[in-house]
Amino acid sequence: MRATTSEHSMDQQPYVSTNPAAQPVRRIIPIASSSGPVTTAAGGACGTRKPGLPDSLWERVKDHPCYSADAHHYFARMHVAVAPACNIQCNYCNRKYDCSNESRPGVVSEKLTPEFAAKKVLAVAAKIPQLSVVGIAGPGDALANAERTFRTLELVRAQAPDMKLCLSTNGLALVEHVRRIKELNVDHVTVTINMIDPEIGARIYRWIFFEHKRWSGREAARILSERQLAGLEALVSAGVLVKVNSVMIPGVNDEHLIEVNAAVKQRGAFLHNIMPLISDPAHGTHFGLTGQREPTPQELKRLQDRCEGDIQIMRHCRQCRADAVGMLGEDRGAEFTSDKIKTTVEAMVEMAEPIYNMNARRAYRTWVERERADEQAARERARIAANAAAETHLLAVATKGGGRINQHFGQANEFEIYEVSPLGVKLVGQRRFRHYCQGGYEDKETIPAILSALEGCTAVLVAKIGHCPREDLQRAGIEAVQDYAYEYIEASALAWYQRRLERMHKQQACAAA
Ligand code: CLF
Ligand code: SF4
Repeated sequence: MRATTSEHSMDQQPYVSTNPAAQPVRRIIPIASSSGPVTTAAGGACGTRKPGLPDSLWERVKDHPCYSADAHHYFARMHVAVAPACNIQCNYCNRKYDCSNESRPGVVSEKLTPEFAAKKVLAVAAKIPQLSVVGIAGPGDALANAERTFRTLELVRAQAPDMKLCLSTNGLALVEHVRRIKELNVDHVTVTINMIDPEIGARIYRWIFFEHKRWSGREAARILSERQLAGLEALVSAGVLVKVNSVMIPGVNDEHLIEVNAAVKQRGAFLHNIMPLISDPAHGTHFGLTGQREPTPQELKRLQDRCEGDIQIMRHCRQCRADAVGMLGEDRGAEFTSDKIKTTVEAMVEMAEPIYNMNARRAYRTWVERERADEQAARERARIAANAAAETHLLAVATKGGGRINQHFGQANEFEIYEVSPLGVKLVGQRRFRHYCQGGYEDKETIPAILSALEGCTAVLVAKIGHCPREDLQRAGIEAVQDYAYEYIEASALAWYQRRLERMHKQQACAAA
């Protein structure tokens, strides 16, 4: 067993950060067998992704650190805190609480105007080329502050055209804003749905404010749930990718989240993120003050496992702050306070530096694609080598010598037999027979003897083969291969071996999808 790294050195990486924690990590992929014969594997530019995810969806999520677990290794997000108000009160939230060591939703240090938020995006992008997503996630509800939210998104869209736009909402005011969301090309929306049963909802929400009136209890939860599900359906119909967040509250909605999962799955949600309740009494939330316990990591995992199925379950959420900046799990907000942003932007203008440096951003993405391809290839090699442990095949080769596959099937009167396995490829014998073409004509009577000579072989590698003998071989379960005509025998045997395993794994992946 040995480890391997990518071929690209860190020197080639275009990104230079002052924060070592933000450096994309060069991951080491274990190779199951160092002596494995499998040479290159098709990494492709698509990078790693969940099997069965169509290309069109992969293109939409591959740079979004929350929607793709793979992307969170490479890309960063930032939240701009332009939405202070909220139209509901959840029992796990206290938006008045503000602490710079805090790391949970609904807590924020500096509230921004849309104009300043757009400036902040430019300043952050200048320092963090991994930044791919700008999200609005509070400190209140993005759509309870619709004008500020949409103005911010418009400004960001105009100044940073390649940035993904994202927002998160409790869903109460969602239906009426779907058209605007679509117009602004906001491709990712999160709706927090903790229940579909108003009895349970009444234990999670203290009140909602709807149609100029405050509602509470079961009725509040019913209105909220109906509007959340209608909003989810409307977004999905509009082609927006929807993630549903659910807070797991032991004894309140934990079992019920199975039903929530089924309901959002049925309505076309792309991703379900089940997060643990945070109920530290020091935060002053209703749940915190009344002793509602948090789930254990084991309980959370068990629930996530039960919900995993047709819908992807997000397992890398970091429960970000409403002003989080950086890769998931790190918070570089302190580097981008208002004063520092002003200084950065002014300095760049003075030095005539491009504030939004498209070239640096493109260079970073190119590096990521290479890195993903390398990783994919390494992973593929490891997978093939690991899965191939039990696979040993005999190959018959039609050759006139020179180490090449250079004889027609009909002209051969012997095959060299090679054994190909995870340990390599080796010549294990010859088998003789009377050749198939006699005096320029096919001799069908030779076929039984040839099939007998090929017994135990999975395939025969030839320079050329006719239609009839190919069919005879096929009926006997032997693959006739002329794709490697005039190529070196051993390299061809390995290439055939790898292709066969890839085909097999694809079939397994399709069957599992
Ligand atoms: Fe922000 Fe949310 Fe967009 Fe991501 S966060 S608005 S989808 S860009 Fe991500 Fe943070 Fe978890 Fe949210 S890790 S809390 S899921
Ligand atoms: Fe807090 Fe968000 Fe709930 Fe509003 S919707 S009360 S901001 S957690």
